[in-house]
Amino acid sequence: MTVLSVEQWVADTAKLTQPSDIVWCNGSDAEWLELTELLVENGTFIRLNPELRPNSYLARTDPADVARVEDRTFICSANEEDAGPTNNWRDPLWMKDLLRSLFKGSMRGRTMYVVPFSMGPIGSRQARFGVEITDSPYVVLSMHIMTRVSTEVLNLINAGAEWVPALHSVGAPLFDENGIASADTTWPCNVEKYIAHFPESNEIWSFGSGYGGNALLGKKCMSLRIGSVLGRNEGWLAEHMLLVKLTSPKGKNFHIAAAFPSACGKTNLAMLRPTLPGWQVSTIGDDIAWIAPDAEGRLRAINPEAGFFGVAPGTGMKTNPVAVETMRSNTIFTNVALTPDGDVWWEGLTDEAPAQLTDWTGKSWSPASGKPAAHPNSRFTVSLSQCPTIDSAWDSPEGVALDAILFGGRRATNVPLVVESRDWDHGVFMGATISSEQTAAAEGVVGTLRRDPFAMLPFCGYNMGDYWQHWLNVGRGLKPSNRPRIFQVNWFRKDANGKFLWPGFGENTRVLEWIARRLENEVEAQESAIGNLPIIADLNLDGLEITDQQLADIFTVDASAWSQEADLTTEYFAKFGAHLPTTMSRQLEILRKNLA
Ligand code: GTP
Ligand code: SPV
Ligand code: MN
Repeated sequence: MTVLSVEQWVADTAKLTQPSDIVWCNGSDAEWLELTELLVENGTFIRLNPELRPNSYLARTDPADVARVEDRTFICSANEEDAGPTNNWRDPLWMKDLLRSLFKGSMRGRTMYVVPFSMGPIGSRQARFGVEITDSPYVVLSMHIMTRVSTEVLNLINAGAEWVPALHSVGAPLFDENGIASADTTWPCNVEKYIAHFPESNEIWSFGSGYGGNALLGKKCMSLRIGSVLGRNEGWLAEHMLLVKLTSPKGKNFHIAAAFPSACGKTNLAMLRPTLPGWQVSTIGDDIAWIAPDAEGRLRAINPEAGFFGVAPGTGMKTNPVAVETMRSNTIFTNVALTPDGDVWWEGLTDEAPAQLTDWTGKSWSPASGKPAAHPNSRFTVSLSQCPTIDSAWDSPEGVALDAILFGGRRATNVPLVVESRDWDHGVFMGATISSEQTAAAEGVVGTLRRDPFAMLPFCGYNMGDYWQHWLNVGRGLKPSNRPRIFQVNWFRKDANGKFLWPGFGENTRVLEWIARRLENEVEAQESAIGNLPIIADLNLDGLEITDQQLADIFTVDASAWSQEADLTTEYFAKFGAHLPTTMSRQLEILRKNLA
């Protein structure tokens, strides 16, 4: 697919962007040391107290560059229909012209870094290669953690392996075409932003932002948007899913993948510390899973990433002690608060806020300030290998065989704590109809309920209707007895006073236990209009303080509210026209019949 050699592409890009220097990166410790020192020197990084947080750094972004920019994210397929109604589409030639004009001279005065990386263990049949060109050393260091950066990748590409060219510029040259200098800032970026994907040539062009999924191009851009297209073409699935191994007290293992929208609990479930004795969860991934059928008709999954880019707020010893342990050292923090002794803090790290902090914007902060000290989408970037519950299979080229798939979202109403699909097609319908209250992970209005099918709304690189059909097809190709069972979960249902009905976090083990018992055919379920619900007596509620009323509320399936959901689904499905799989319309009919 990619016709260019890396060298030619680098040379062409340098001619266009006019950097003062080109550096070929290799992912080494020496490179880490050099770039962290550079960033400390130029003020992008604050070195944290090495006694409290060894080899760790705090970056503060431009206040206008703090999250993914979905309305500036584009799928540039030749036909608009191939991008589908859920994506922003632009004509690829038009977009390339525009981007060329923006990238022209965009690296003047800066160093251009060439970062060869692998998503997935090098040597895995499921791994894919990319090369990111970037003018941001922060991005290079983040790629060190989040991907496998190595010269071996370049050798394999030069020997003929497929690769994805991923071009990134913060769009803040230090000189204009006349040589007139502009001052550098600690977080260079551009008010104009474009995150553009070319699924027909597997290219990524990202301009103007240095933050997260906008800039670490191995993540959402390659592993999900381009990845989903590769998966459709090649018969596999690129998903916004965590990946864990659940072990029962009897020592039986279950591999579970779960798709929840951004900032809806993937990292928390991936690192769950069970509250039920004898159960164990080990971590394989917290954000992305690449899932492919194997010769035995099972689905095998790998985590293509090598690091966590986790939401900081809400992460504390009570909610996610494993994450707190993971980031004790060698961590890049972005947009969290700084303590007077040179450590980090965010809302939820401790019950009580320190008396005095420097907030994420660099201003002095106290609990009386009346605004959060850390940005709601502040993040920690740290290697998977530092996670105390990391599973031995995290780096395995074969990945793990999936037993169950979970879909979830943030729903204050309607959706019960857990419900099992009747079969694969119904499970795909569950995934296709996920709605969730929007979080701070993307620019937009936090709290608005929106459709987020498969938690892939911002990440599917082609027509979402075709994507649902692809899921149906992949399921048909599996051996029926080896198909993962599909469940829907919701940790976020609230009572009339707006309080969460379910304690969540470690207590979610109780739901996992029920799921495991269903997989083992140890317990029956009760049919409902929306799927199979637990018989309350089968739930392990030992030691949990929850009233019968709360339990009833958390499982209520309100027929009139669900009829309204069904009406909205009809409206939503209509957008997909001929791309809506007939199986999805049939599932909607079944739901209506069940509700009547
Ligand atoms: P991305 O990295 O953006 O894709 O998100 P993620 O799904 O990994 O998000 P994460 O696990 O970091 O979720 C963060 C938010 O979800 C925090 O505000 C948590 O407090 C909240 N959260 C996670 N699990 C639970 C739960 O079981 N119950 C409740 N009430 N909140 C939860
Ligand atoms: C998400 O928003 O789903 C993330 C963070 O995982 S980012 O990489 O910025 O997209
Ligand atoms: Mn994510």
